Amino acid sequence: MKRIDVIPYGCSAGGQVSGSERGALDLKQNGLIERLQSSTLDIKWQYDPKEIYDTDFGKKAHENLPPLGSQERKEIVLWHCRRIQNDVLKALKKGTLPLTIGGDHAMAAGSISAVAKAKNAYGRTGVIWIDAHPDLNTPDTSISQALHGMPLAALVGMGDENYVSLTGNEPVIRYDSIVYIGIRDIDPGEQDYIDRFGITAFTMDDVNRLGIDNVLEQAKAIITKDTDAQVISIDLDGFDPEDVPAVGSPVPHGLKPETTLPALKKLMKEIDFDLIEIAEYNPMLAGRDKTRDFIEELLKTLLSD
Ligand SMILES: [Mn+2]
Repeated sequence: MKRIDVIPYGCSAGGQVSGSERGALDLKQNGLIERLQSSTLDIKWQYDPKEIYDTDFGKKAHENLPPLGSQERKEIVLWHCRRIQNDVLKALKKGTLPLTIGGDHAMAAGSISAVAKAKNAYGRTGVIWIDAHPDLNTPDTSISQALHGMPLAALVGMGDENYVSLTGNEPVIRYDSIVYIGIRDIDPGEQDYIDRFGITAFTMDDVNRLGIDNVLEQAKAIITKDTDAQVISIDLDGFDPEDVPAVGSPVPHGLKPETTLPALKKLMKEIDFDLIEIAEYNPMLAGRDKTRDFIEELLKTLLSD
């Protein structure tokens, strides 16, 4: 029996559009996770997302967020990242698979560093990053100063000192164990890092040219080479906004569910991931129901035998 701890990340302060702090809360109220429970799948919320929503860093902090780039704004994100880091560690220590649900993608610095810590896999953690954006900015390259554009930079050891130190004293990920899939909105500074460090990046053009099955086959080889842990982090905006509309930074012409989900299902049979992450669900935006239905399909795909 597969056991899964669903961990909420109730923060949108790392992004430019608020609302995703309620993503996990919305899924809890909808009963989506409970519907996935089956004879072969033991899936539970590690705790009620409301617990976080009711703290000073939840609803209250999000009612009047300090400006992007300010220390106060950063403190809110760091609080949530530390929380999710602890929660992921807890799940891994008791032998369950953590499934993190957010919330802005800044969460990844907390969740993925927890995997490295629990598995003693600093510099040996492979990551598949499905996203429209590379999230590889640093405060020097970022136009918006939003931390949700910086988690991968932090995980390789670049960027804001406080954000980087959250991930530990050494890089969590090596450049050669990252695989981007679906990126199509790339800032110049990010493209420069991708080129300079030789990061494997399958843009949407690459996916359309090679086919998603081929791309995932190559991704599998890269994230398992010289690694002791594997993570799949999915920003919902990696998918096409026609199918998955309720995201804060939509970019047209994304991954299509009808081809991507079967390919992901195959990948899940071949790799025993240590963390599954779903980011940027914003139930306050148009297309909530459609997006929620997609998340249910996605989770069925990722978790079923
Ligand atoms: Mn992202």
